[in-house]
Amino acid sequence: MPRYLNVGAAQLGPIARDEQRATVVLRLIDLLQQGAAAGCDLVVFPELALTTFFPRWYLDEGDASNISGDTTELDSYYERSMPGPETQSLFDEAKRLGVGFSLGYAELTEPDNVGVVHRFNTTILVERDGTIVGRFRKVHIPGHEAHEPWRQFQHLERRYFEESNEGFPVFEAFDGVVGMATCNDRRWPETYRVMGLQGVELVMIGYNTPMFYAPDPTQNALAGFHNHLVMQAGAYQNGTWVVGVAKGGIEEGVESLAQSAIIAPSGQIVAQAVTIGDELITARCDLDWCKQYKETLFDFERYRRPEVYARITAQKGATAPGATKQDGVIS
Ligand code: ING
Repeated sequence: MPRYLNVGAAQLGPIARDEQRATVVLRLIDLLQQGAAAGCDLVVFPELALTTFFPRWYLDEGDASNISGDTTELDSYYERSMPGPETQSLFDEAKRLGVGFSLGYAELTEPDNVGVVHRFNTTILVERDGTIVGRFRKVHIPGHEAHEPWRQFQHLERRYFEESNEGFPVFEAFDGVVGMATCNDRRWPETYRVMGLQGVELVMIGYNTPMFYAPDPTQNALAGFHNHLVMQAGAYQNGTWVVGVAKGGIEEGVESLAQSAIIAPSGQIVAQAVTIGDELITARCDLDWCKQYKETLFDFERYRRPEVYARITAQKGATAPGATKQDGVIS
């Protein structure tokens, strides 16, 4: 029996450095309304969807491990509450329309108000009644910690965000089992597998992916290929839907990949954005299609061999054979 969820992927074009939250939220509401008109239950927004991709600038005067100096501009890109004064209208409109959404944003939190702040690259999941039912904080934080002036633009995510230790939870929402990941997380097979092992049926992934990769420009021409490669593999290998949503286009002179896509448990792309700007794509996702993969080829219970995968969690970096040999003893 099919179990349909109508899903929208709300790709965003660029957001300027000085663009006001209120203006961005109007763009999000417009896409949400397009989603409602198209019969969507859920609309997926990108990573850091409320502001420009600020990790491209060095915005304080601290050293590699310490943010210090004037952090006024940096702090202006983070949300201290969700919903907050500028985002409440998005929640209200979602509730009015009966359309849920996921939204990526920079989270600044001060637990217990003892003066220690934490910064996360966060995504929340909001149900059709406007309530927050899930939260995910980005696990794999790419880029670098220190200002690297040789680059045409920075990728200071490792300066501005902490790595989350909360992993990849799934949520019973939208009449299914759903999860989230953020941008660089999508390149790692563990991301999908950890959710696959919790029976995930739909994974929402927002991304900001510059087309120019300074550490190895030979990868530039493959940005679109790698984007779809990893998400299609993750979908197929875990029998899940994957919704990949870009903030694309040329933002403050830096071009980012668009090509948002909705991917079936078969690994096939069923909808893909054709512009590099604000664009809603939709698909009618049969969550029961997942079973065709989860109960056959990828019947984890029957076929997985976790006892021979111990290295996956026991070690971090690769150890080549030569590196483990000491005085002829293999340790
Ligand atoms: N972006 C990255 C991604 O994995 C990255 C990492 C950094 C790509 C620099 C290219 C260049 O697509 C995010 N936002 O994680």
